[in-house]
Amino acid sequence: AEDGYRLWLRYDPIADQAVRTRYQAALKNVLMEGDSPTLVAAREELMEGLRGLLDTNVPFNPAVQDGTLLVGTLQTLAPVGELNLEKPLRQVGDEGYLIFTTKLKRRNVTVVAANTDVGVLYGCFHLLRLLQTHQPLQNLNLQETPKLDLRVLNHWDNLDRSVERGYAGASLWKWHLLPDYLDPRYREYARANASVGINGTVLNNVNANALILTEEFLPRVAALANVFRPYGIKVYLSARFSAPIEIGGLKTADPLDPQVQQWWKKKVDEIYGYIPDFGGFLVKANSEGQPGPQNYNRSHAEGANLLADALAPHGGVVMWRAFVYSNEEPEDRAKQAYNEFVPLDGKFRDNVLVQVKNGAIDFQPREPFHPLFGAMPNTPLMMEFQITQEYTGQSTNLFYQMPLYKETLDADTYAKGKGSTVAKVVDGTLEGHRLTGVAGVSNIGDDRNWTGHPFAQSNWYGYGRLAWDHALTSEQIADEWLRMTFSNDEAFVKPVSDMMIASREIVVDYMTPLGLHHLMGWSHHYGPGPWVTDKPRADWTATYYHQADSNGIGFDRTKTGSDALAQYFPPVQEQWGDPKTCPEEFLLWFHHLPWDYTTKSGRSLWDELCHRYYAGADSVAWMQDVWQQQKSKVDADRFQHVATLLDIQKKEAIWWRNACVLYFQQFSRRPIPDGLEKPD
Ligand code: GCW
Repeated sequence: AEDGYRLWLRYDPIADQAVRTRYQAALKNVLMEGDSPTLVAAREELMEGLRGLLDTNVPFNPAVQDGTLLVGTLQTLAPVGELNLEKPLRQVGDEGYLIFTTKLKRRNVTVVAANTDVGVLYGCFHLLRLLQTHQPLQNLNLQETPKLDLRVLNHWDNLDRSVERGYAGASLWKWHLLPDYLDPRYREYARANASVGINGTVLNNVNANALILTEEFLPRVAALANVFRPYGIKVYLSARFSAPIEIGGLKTADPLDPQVQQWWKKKVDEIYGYIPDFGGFLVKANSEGQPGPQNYNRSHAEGANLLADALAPHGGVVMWRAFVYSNEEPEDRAKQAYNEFVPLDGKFRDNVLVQVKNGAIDFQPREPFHPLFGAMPNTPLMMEFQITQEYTGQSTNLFYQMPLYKETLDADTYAKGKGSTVAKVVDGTLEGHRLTGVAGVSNIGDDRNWTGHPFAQSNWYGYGRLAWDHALTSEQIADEWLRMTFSNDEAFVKPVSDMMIASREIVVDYMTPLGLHHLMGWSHHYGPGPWVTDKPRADWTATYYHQADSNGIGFDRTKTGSDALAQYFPPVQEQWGDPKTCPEEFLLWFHHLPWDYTTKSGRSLWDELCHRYYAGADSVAWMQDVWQQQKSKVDADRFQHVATLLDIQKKEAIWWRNACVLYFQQFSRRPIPDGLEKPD
């Protein structure tokens, strides 16, 4: 049965005979020296990939002939001579690579070259991708360098193998069998990550258990790190700020207490004893009940620097999260992270990154970019995306997230005038940062197909691709992923890619159109709950966010309201501050407007809202149609799996539509517009 276990790393023989023959001629043998664990991994991948895709045994030997593939570093390729790699390799850095065709001793050869072994590995995966997606191999001249240094997955995995906001089974990490038994999936996981350039993984939940830092767990963490290392993946851990009390027997975790400082230093030294290339810590502090420096009246900077100082001698980093909001504070939740962090700009050590969610609330189907981007020029800000679909239909709804990621990355902060995109803040080019990174909250579990929904694999894949190169388009990534994962048949790729691209806007329409947000069911965040009110915290209710009443709907974040808009740079404030110029997708995020407000379509706000909800639900039927037409083009198992999930999604889209329209109707007291069927 085709269960999706192989993800996008499928090396079945290329069905198109003409394509296969051309590749066989271009790749007759492979010259690849070197036996470091990473080069061995790269060679194994190439052998398996070429043997599978070309359906023939491509010999690995030192012969140079027409059609030789040369793979290696400056050192390992030195014996073949004449490649003139020094200069071009200077352009690609530690993780980049070159793939080009050239003549060597009058033979036509293809070269994959890098400065480091991991660069070679990445280059091999790229070459295989070219074959998997049926790209021409003539006249290649590719030069690749990642735009971000830290390309990390955040696992919200608990030590009991439950996964917070995970919808694809249990945690991959079998702590009870480690360090002795190494589940073969660990290597598969590493391969998949390396294939898209992901180079770090935080193994445990940010709502952290300090036990991960004990000698019970560290050898197990080290065992995983050993499996991942050849694939260029560093291990990081979420550190619980109160660990010195919980596992260290101290009375305090005050960052300015010398005993606490000493404890962390020793702890970090101990960790590096187990894992010499340990990446560092991720920390959620003073947020949603987690302990932190503020428990001792110290700042986030003082907290982060405590850990940073312990890690610095070993080259480790701290990824300190800016996802903070407090219960006591009556302030608009969207403003709190900015208020707490902007005053700390410049106060963090060099090895600290502040990790900021893409939007100021919480991983909604759509949010304006977080106002912290561009507002802390002296601090490297790491982007945090949520690959797992907490608020977007979990593993049931088909929701391709690249358009969401791209929308945020391409947004203009105007921090240093026009063109100051979020991407430039994050990649360090705007403010000249050396340390850069991105985090994606993993959607991976031990389901046979890793992610639950077969299409959710595309979000893991795409996250990695964008982390490597944020200039790629959503379309390019969908196209690659579909070809590698399903089929190169154009009649399949084009319509299904269109469906993936549209899926984001469709989900927005049937869940939270026009800038609405946080209308999901209480606590689990699955399905609609616009009526949720009266919870322990105002900002855990839906009514707090939509503010619907008989006059209208929406959260006033202008000067007459919370003035969250003031946290953005003036050109953004200006555009978003006026409902006439505010992009309609953010309208009710920033404005409370009357039900009869005229929208761009000419319809009243109420009618427009209804139209969006109906269009969203109807479009899921369109997605079902698109998929049904692919029946002959994909294997029966995955076809049926996706078809069934789309049936569920259709029911849920109608559930969302009816729930929201009927709920808001009690305030608008207006009829469902003509032409739309009445909900029941
Ligand atoms: O999205 C919210 C989730 C919490 C999560 C928190 C966070 C890990 O509902 O489950 O906790 O954000 O990002 O810290």
